[in-house]
Amino acid sequence: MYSLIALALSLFSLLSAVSALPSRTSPRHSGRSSSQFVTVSGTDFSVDGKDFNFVGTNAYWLPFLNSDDDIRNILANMAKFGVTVVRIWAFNDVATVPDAGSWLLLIKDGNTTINTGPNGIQRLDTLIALAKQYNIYLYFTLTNNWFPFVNDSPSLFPRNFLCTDYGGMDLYVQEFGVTKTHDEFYTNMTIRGEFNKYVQFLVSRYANEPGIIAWELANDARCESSLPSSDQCNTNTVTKWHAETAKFIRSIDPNHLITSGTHGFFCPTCPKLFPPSPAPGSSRKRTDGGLMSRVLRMIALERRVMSRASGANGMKVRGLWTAPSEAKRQSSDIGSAFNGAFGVDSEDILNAPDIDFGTFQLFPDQTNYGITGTEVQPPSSDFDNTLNETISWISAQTDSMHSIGKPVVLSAFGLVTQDNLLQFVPVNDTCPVVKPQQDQKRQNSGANAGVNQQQVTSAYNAWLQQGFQGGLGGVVQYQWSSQNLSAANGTLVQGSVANGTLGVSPNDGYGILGADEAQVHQALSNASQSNP
Ligand SMILES: *[C@@H]1O[C@H](CO)[C@@H](O)[C@H](O)[C@H]1NC(C)=O
Ligand SMILES: *[C@@H]1O[C@H](CO)[C@@H](O)[C@H](O)[C@H]1NC(C)=O
Ligand SMILES: *[C@@H]1O[C@H](CO)[C@@H](O)[C@H](O)[C@H]1NC(C)=O
Ligand SMILES: *[C@@H]1O[C@H](CO)[C@@H](O)[C@H](O)[C@H]1NC(C)=O
Ligand SMILES: *[C@@H]1O[C@H](CO)[C@@H](O)[C@H](O)[C@H]1NC(C)=O
Ligand SMILES: *[C@@H]1O[C@H](CO)[C@@H](O)[C@H](O)[C@H]1NC(C)=O
Ligand SMILES: *[C@@H]1O[C@H](CO)[C@@H](O)[C@H](O)[C@H]1NC(C)=O
Ligand SMILES: CC(=O)N[C@H]1CO[C@H](CO)[C@@H](O)[C@@H]1O
Repeated sequence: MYSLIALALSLFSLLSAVSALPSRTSPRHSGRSSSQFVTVSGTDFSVDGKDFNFVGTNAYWLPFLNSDDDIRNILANMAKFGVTVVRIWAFNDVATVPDAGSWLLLIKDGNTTINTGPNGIQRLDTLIALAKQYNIYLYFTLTNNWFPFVNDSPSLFPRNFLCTDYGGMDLYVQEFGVTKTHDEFYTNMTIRGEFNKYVQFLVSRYANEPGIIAWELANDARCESSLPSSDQCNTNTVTKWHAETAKFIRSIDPNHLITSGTHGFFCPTCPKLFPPSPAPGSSRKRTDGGLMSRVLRMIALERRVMSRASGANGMKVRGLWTAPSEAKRQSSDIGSAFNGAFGVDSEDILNAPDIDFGTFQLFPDQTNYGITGTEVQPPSSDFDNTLNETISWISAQTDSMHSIGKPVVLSAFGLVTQDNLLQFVPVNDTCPVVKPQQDQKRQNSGANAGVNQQQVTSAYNAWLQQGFQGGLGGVVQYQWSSQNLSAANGTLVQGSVANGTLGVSPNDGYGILGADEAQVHQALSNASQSNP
């Protein structure tokens, strides 16, 4: 309990200091600017002189489809339901040139080569041109923490089907690393040089393109991935990489916003590279925005829930990516989302000068958001507790946003439904975790797994509502689905029915085809109408 009090106290002092910061001014932070680029103003986005809060969706695969008509139809459908931002992968790294499909960067023989051809960077040109026709902004992610295929893991799916099958950090480390630890990506200057070459190419190509809302440095960066981390990796390692890479991008592109892309993990007790320092002589009122009392309430609530939930019945869906090692924990009494266990301190990253807004993610099937070290049951068996815990996670993020004074976006959220159970692939894996035989056994025993349709709808509505009420700049669902797509063997939309259904977009457990589709579309549409 001592450490929880220490946590609460350090949250309090952090917030007191932050609330005294002077407000920033710079071209990207100039009040309600009339820039055609999206800018920030306090904790809001603005464009063309108007506030811009967005409902978005994820479709990492969108530029890499086989037909431009398919891309056009999907964008039209997104626009119909109020989606104004789509988050995509602006990277697609390979170790050998594939026979079919698209790719953007070859990482091979101690060198990297950008594919400038029609199945390369031109896919992004096409997507940008099409998105404009539907007034949809593109949110470009530059690399991925996750690449389980680095361990030669076979997959049932074609390349580019899973979001973790686009190369990323571990592919660079595999090619250039000395110790082959994941964090060499953040610290080895040769690797950073190779990554920055790609970044330089991409960012300068689109520096004057207003259809891009932001550069996101990496999806879900952390110390560990499919490759292990070294003992040296900690929150400072990850923060430093974000701060320096953001500064590098800023030097090439003064127009676009830059964000981190992390899961949003907190570590109030971790040492800071960017400590919030009070302005001398400032007389701004000290306030903790209610976070300290909220933390204490969350702790009390969770203790109650834990004592009740111990006998809960149900199968664990969660492919939880557990905290890497004791060494990185600041305190064993605090949950891994709050104690620096993953090497991420999202508040320190958000305070870096060239990071314009923050991000967080929400995947209760894969991550425990409890503030104490104990784990509540996954959504399937204890939906109400999970919902409460996730609402608290969103509140903690909006509190942090208001105290730091930059916008924050929920950049990806999703729940695994019963219908999607057999499709669910966690980020550290290459194949579904629940096998059909196991599922049959589960059904026979009457145990729950995955949420039902009504639960998905109520959770998504609750998250959208909580997010916008708390003042988030944007809320982005994961992930969009589509069918009747042009298929081709060897591409992410298969030409044979062997694996997956003909002409259907990727489903990693979070796809929304079938009964969920209309509900999720309606939830996004409702949110876009009440938060224009
Ligand atoms: C590395 O790749 C670049 C770009 O493809 C090429 O110009 C260069 O000659 C290559 N360097 C080596 C040593 O192969
Ligand atoms: C970084 O990687 C390069 C290329 O593999 C290697 O030569 C160099 O020794 C590494 N630097 C450090 C500090 O490990
Ligand atoms: C993914 O993480 C979970 C939890 O740490 C672990 O049980 C599982 O074996 C991991 N999967 C792979 C393929 O490493
Ligand atoms: C969830 O939160 C609500 C409101 O704070 C509370 O009334 C309810 O008891 C909580 N549910 C559980 C299962 O803890
Ligand atoms: C599938 O796509 C084709 C060609 O775009 C179109 O003619 C057809 O109506 C579509 N079918 C369905 C069920 O959407
Ligand atoms: C894909 O491959 C399968 C099996 O080899 C074949 O039956 C099918 O016709 C191919 N489809 C296309 C679109 O090439
Ligand atoms: C959307 O809003 C309508 C009207 O307010 C409401 O009846 C409906 O339940 C909402 N649907 C969803 C999925 O949120
Ligand atoms: C789900 C599914 O049909 N998986 C198949 C994918 O393809 C491989 C190789 O052909 C099969 O072994 C899987 O059963």
